[in-house]
Amino acid sequence: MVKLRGGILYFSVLISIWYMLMLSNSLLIVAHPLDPLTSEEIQKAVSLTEKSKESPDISYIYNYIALKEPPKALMLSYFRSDTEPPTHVYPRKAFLMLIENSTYNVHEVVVNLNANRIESKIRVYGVRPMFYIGGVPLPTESIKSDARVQEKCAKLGYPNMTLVVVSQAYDIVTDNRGDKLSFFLLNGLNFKMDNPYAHPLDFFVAYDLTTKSILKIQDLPTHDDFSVNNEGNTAPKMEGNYDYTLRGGKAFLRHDDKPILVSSPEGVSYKIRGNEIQWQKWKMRVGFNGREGLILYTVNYNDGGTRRPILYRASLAEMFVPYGDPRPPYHVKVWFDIGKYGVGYTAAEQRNGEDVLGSAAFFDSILHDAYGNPMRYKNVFSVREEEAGILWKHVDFRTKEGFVVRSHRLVLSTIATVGNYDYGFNWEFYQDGSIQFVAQLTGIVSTNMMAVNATPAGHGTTMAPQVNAQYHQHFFTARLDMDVDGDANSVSTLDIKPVQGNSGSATNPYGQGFTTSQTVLQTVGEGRTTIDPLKGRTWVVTNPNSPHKVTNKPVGWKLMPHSYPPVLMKADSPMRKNAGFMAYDMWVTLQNDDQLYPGGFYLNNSGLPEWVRDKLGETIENKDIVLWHNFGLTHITRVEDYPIMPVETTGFWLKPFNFFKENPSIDVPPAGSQN
Ligand SMILES: *[C@@H]1O[C@H](CO)[C@@H](O)[C@H](O)[C@H]1NC(C)=O
Ligand SMILES: *[C@@H]1O[C@H](CO)[C@@H](O)[C@H](O)[C@H]1NC(C)=O
Ligand SMILES: *[C@@H]1O[C@H](CO)[C@@H](O)[C@H](O)[C@H]1NC(C)=O
Ligand SMILES: [Cu+2]
Repeated sequence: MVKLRGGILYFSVLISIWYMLMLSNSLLIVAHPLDPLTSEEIQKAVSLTEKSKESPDISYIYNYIALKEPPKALMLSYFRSDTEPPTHVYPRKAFLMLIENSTYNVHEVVVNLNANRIESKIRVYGVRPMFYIGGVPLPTESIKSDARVQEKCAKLGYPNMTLVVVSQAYDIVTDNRGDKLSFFLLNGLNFKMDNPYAHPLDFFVAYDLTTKSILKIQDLPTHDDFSVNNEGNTAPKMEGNYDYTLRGGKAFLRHDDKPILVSSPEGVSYKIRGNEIQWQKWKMRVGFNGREGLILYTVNYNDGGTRRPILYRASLAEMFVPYGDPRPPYHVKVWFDIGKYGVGYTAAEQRNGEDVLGSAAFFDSILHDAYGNPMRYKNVFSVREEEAGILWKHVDFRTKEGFVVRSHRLVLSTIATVGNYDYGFNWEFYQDGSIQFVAQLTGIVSTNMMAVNATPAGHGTTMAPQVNAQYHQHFFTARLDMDVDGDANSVSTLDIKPVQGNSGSATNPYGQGFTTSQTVLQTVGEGRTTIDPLKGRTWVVTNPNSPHKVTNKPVGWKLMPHSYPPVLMKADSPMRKNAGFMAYDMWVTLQNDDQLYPGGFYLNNSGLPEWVRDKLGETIENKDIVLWHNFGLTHITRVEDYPIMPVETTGFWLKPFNFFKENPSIDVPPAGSQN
């Protein structure tokens, strides 16, 4: 009896230990190999890295910490079969990039978190890490306390240094003096919460982050020619505020804008399980890191019970924002917002009822500060459903009756505030199989000071007296690891063209004929292609091993670009040195787990141009390929962009192209049918 009771007691203790393990499993141990690092994992990676220091005097700045993703080769069979990989299929690993505080020496570390050990630690030479130095104060006070800076501010009409801000920082990319030089721009304020961009000052400060000293102070051109402000112009004083509380309060706002409500009275139709999102027939996983922000993994579509793969991994991999004012030193206004700042580190908290409406779900992300402490970014991306107008409709000519089907879409979005600009990044999934990527551009245009009576000299627009907003371009690179019905894919360009032969000819007797011309890109070299709006060019990713039952041709998925002017910077511009990846609108490379950033991890041009250099003849037909698509817009600034810019958009579509057997949205309930 006693024995038995003891046995039962022993057994129930075992059960509760097992139960506790299960619980802690779901709380502490990451469920999926593609899940981002947890706080505990970041702490463990940092503590192992700290222990690896050669000397206790060394202090590390943790510039980048993220999941070292499992190799695609290990994950592919689970993607294809739509099954969950076992957690142990690949050890959890962290990738860290750190800078020695006193020397700016750069190290890369890979930590195996399961084995509790550093797998590799290497010193990287001659590279410039990301500008992100979260937690490390910018040299604002050091710049503001400099006597030369103070004298200049006073002459410009801003003598009170409390009312001067260091507003923008960027790296100079052509200066061979090195790795550590950063440029800072200053602005005045009429009062503490004033918009600084309305009061640009006419000089910049070059600062050495290593020696923590000012290297030089340089005047900026303020006239129609290259000359600087030698005749004592003061800075623009007129206020340009967008905050209504600074514009007279509620009375300033229009009063005839009535609320429009967005509601989902029966709940939402998406399901979230950890980092997996399922919405109607779509299913995908999400990830997040400091550099790329939101990442999509294993996007597939349920086609009549079969989950068909489409994309293994999709992310926004780089941004390139060159300015067009030719007057030095404005040539240094070339920003790489992802490679230098990171759209994850700069991502803003989203709020329901403000950034998104309706029944949205929010995800937090765990990033880190410069000391390696985990930092929770709250509501850093959101998932929501939207009503998107008419999806399809027809009226029968006989009865005048018909069906209207309204479109719903799932939107995953993140918003980054990178200095003066705010960028929204939205992945939209539709019921007809379409995916749209939409970049939204808003925020405040970068301004510079003009002398009284000067003009922007053809390179900008006058926003307010003495305030110039220079023309510039915004480019984005999407990295799309396509897996259309499997990993072996081919890519072709699809152009539209008139049938050869003039009217009256045998081939085109009435001259109205047109056709398409599809060219399979056979090699890495041929994969480098450009947009061609006058030919309506799209790129089609096909799976030669998956013939379509109706068309008898390989099933496909097409990328429809936005049209835009190419990079206007000359091919031989030294400012283009780090932007070799912008030479084409589309690159096609063979999938490689280590090739994630088109300009290279350090933007040292070791990205696409270097990866393909010796491989131009390599075949990309029927292979596991990655598309790198550059798109964007040219911002010819207008007064209506001031004091704050209404959203401009750019992006691209991905659409099934003879992939399904019919309109995949044929089963979406028509309006009224649910009553
Ligand atoms: C780097 O060193 C400075 C002092 O020189 C210190 O204030 C700062 O906190 C250090 N940063 C990190 C990330 O260790
Ligand atoms: C400088 O500006 C701050 C903030 O508006 C104010 O508190 C301070 O009194 C000003 N100092 C002088 C010397 O005017
Ligand atoms: C860029 O940096 C990488 C280190 O990630 C290095 O291997 C490569 O040689 C560098 N390329 C150039 C062109 O400096
Ligand atoms: Cu712009």
